[in-house]
Amino acid sequence: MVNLSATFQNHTFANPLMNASGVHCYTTTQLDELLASSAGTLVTKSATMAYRQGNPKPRYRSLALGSINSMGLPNEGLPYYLDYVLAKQTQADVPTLFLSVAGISMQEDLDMLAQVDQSDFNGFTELNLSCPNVPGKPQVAYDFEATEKMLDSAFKLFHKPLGVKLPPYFDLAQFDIVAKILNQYPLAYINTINSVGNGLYIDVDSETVAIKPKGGFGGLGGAYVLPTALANVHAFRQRLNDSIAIIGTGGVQTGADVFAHILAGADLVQVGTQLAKDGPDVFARLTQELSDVMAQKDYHNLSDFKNNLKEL
Ligand code: RRO
Repeated sequence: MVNLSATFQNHTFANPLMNASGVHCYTTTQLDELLASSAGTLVTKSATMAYRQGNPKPRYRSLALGSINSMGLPNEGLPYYLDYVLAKQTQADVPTLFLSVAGISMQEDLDMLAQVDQSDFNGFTELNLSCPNVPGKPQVAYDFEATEKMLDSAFKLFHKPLGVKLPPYFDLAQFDIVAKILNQYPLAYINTINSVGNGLYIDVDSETVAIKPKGGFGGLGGAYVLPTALANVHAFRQRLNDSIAIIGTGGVQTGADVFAHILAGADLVQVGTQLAKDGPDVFARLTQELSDVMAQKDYHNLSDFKNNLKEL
């Protein structure tokens, strides 16, 4: 018998799978569809204080090996998502939920965190430090000084479980620096990785880019990014305090990919591009495939292989 239940801080989920923020989580209808699916829990679209239309369309393109997007933070505004999670958390059959915020400025981040802190929300709040797609706004988490300043200020006013969404890093020296910063704070978790920022897909037949904003530059997801995602999960698991949990995000197409994320050290695993392709039914397939992989290997619980990656 395989048991997929996933412990995350002091919470337990039926399985480790959930959506990646930005996919199938803009509206209450989509969020309800996630709750009705086989996903263990959900995260809302990263919110700004007020409604944002986002970048001009087409702004998302599914590709043979993944996806490219430059959505530009379209969302319904924090009150919409906060109302949703507050209403749902009173229902007995609803798991602990994740609420994502991504301000356009540090002050907006702090204002949103203050609002969540003062609310009755009892789930996990995720501060997205890695949106790659707002023209003129570099990703906070690639600026180490700004990241430290942000976390200093955030933890002065926020008293609930807080996680951060990180962009991919590509140099071992960056993992050392970022982990040293993160280890100073009582973070509940990190979520790694956001999309690989500012890729450029080119269609040779038409000699054009794939999306309209930013001249075609956009965040990559899907198969393109799986090894980068696994590297980030593993590098941070090797460097972060045990008290900081890890959500692994990036490149999951199969149950074996979910297994790989957990083997690399992920506690929960998010699905973005494949969810956009298949819809919420993807979670039934992925949980079945993960169970099959575990059964073949005679593993009964996620703890039997979590963070057990072998080196040569
Ligand atoms: O909305 C977006 O363009 C977006 C965001 Br906020 C993010 O964090 N990651 C991404 O790939 N797209």
